[in-house]
Amino acid sequence: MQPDGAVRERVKTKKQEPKLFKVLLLNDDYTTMEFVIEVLESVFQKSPAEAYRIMMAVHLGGQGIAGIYPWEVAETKVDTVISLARGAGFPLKAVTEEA
Ligand code: TYC
Repeated sequence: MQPDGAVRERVKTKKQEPKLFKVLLLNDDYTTMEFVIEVLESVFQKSPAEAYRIMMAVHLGGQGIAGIYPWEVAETKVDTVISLARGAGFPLKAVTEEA
């Protein structure tokens, strides 16, 4: 309501874009390259070639972007990666970071 009792139909003119978050995979010495590629294909819908490229970027550079999503999706992807990795006995880490 406005002070005079009228109802303002549109208050905001700018679009409310949802914030986006990167899901980063972190390198370690124990998770196998094959497992990381599998995760990139199954959780992040990457092609085999793209999964290999991202895995190698993480392996050589320490971290890499698996995907960029709205907050809830990004958090769910991280949880999925962690639970798949722990289930397979690997210490693979994934974190979110604002894009
Ligand atoms: N560095 C691992 C190895 O040599 C492979 C690896 C890549 C691990 C990416 C984690 O996020 C990762 N087996």
